Amino acid sequence: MQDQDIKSVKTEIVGDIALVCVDNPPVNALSVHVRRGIQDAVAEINTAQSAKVIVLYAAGRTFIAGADITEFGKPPMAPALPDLLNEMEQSAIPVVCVLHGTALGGGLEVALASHARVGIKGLRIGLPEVLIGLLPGAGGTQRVPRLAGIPVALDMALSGRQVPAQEALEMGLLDALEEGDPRDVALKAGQEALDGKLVTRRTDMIETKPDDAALDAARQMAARKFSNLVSPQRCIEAIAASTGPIADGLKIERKAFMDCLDTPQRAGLIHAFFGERAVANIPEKKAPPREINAIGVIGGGTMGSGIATSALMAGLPVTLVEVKEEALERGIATITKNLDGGVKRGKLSQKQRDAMVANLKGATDLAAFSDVDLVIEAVFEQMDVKKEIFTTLDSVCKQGAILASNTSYLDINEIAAVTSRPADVIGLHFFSPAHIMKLLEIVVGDKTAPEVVATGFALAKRLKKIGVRAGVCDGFIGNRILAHYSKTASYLVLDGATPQQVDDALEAFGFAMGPHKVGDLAGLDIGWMTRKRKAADRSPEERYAGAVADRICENGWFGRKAGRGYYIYDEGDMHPNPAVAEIIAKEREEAGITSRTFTDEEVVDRYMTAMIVEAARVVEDGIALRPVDVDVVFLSGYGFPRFRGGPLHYADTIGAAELVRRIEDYAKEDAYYWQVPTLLRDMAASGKSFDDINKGG
Ligand code: 3H9
Repeated sequence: MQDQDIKSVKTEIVGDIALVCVDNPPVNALSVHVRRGIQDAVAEINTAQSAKVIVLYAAGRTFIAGADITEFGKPPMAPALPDLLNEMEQSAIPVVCVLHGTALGGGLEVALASHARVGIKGLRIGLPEVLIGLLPGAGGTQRVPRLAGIPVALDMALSGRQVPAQEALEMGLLDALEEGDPRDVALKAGQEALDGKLVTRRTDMIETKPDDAALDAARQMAARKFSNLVSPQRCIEAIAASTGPIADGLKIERKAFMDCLDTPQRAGLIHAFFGERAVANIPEKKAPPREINAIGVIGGGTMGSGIATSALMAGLPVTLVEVKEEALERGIATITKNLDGGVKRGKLSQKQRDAMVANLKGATDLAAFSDVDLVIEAVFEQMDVKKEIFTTLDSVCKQGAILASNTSYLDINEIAAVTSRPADVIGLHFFSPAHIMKLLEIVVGDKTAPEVVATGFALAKRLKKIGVRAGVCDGFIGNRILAHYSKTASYLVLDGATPQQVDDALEAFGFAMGPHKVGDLAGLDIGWMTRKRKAADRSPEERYAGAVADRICENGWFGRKAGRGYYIYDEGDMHPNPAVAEIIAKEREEAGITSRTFTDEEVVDRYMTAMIVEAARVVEDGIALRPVDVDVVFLSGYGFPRFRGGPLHYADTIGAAELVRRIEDYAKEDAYYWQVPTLLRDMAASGKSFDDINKGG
């Protein structure tokens, strides 16, 4: 069917009221046929004079959620939304909008260009464009300041936050708030407009009150907080222009919007938006998830407490088991502290926090799990300990209960094999702090049942996390890739860069923190333990990357918790640890390395190429279902800059052929570490991109 044949806007005349209903599931996005439908409806009603007021509302679960994001990056199709809204604003017959669910981006802009706005309780409005690398591009930067002032426009457009209906009413962005079905409210609003009880007026006729102080503060905030992003600054520029004639302001807004549309940032952020939804598309998606009404957590350390907190926050009753009473008390105290933190940050009310604490039980015996539907084991990473626990769980848990391990690298198949129910065993790999981090790797063993996988995904959703399906291997998706590319940072340091240079270059690229700072934060002892664990498996051909970090750890400098690691932490101040420079110099001397200089660009290129190499192998091995799954893991669990879309989206901006050339070039120095993955070589030969693979190519 052609776009113009789709009928997604219907008009119904009821007395003097024309009801115009947008019906474009799932979220009533402003696809071209919706824009044409609204344009035609308003024009026809004006020509035929078939009503005295037009009321625009939407069918389904929400009002218009914005422009159709899938159209961005494709050739434009008329009418452009700004033109449509200018026409609508000039309609001689007044237009009233009735909003329910969410009115976001272009959806809110439709409402702003109409002549009155009525919200239905539960509504949330927002301008989330900046979150996808854009700015409100259909009058939002001009009409919000006219109706609610510059500070409100800056707050909404720069944060992208969803404003609740009552607040929107107080801000002046809504004229009334009602309860009821959208069509009923639309009829009532139409009648009130006819009776003069609901005042209709043109937004473009209102003048914006200047506020230079608010604009300056926003500019400074954006320079600090969004230094890597283009659209926030452009958004402020457009809002600043709202004090002049609206036609001029709209021109400035349009230019800024079109410029942002053209940036790789916009493409990266939209890839992230759709990627977070695409990862739910798993082979097991039709399997019915099991019901989860109560969960058990083993281990009251940071991880177990975080997982328990997350489950409690989702309204699930939790039983926490620790071996000793003392450790149990510590675990419960950590959970309570986490929940108190939620109250302090305004995420939870005191009443909610109290209900959650009441939902938590503690025990020192695994028999306490006899009634739970899911157990998550979060004890330390030792296979024999895990096997013992799973053997006991198998005997105490009821039939149908799911037995999950939070292991970050151990073999789920080996753990499952000690139970009589390997189909019920799964990996649920949370990221620390588990009540805050969004990612949940759902690790599927050879025998895991489809409905157990589906339950893992349903749980992720309930915990407000993003579930990504991973296969079994050492480290699954994220930690396997991390283990590979983190060596590059060490090689760069051994060969001549400083830890600070590596950190600074990668932070400038967009990472929240460079790898040495991350190591200090996580605790350098963790990597040290892993290196010792893997020492026996290391190939003699492999260049050892851990020498500097080992020496640092031998001094007991485990990072932040010890007050020093790569950096020294001194009452909020942080500076490079001078002793590390000495360690590096000594290691270089012993290894006979002549130090050389690397530009920041070389640092980023090597680091990113190593990440892409292992990411490609993870896709090739089927550990990740698609390249986008790797992207989402890194965006939601590893602080990868969202505006770059993830490592494999970024790889597409370089191209497979160039990546192969780079790897072959680096291989001249270290042919063991730098090997071209078969998938990447094939892609270079065929001209295929990771995005083609995402699309099934
Ligand atoms: C804009 O408006 C620019 C203008 O200023 C200027 C223009 C000139 N387009 O999230 P869900 C899909 S920029 C196309 O799972 P929820 C989504 O992919 C836009 N598709 O549901 C998913 O598809 P699938 C500003 C969209 O209930 C399905 O709908 N607006 C769009 O958890 C369900 O989505 C935004 O940025 C879209 N705009 O949340 C709002 N939105 O089922 C973006 C969603 O195939 N949207 N889809 O995976 C949202 O924030 C959430 O979707 C929403 C619903 C809160 C609305």
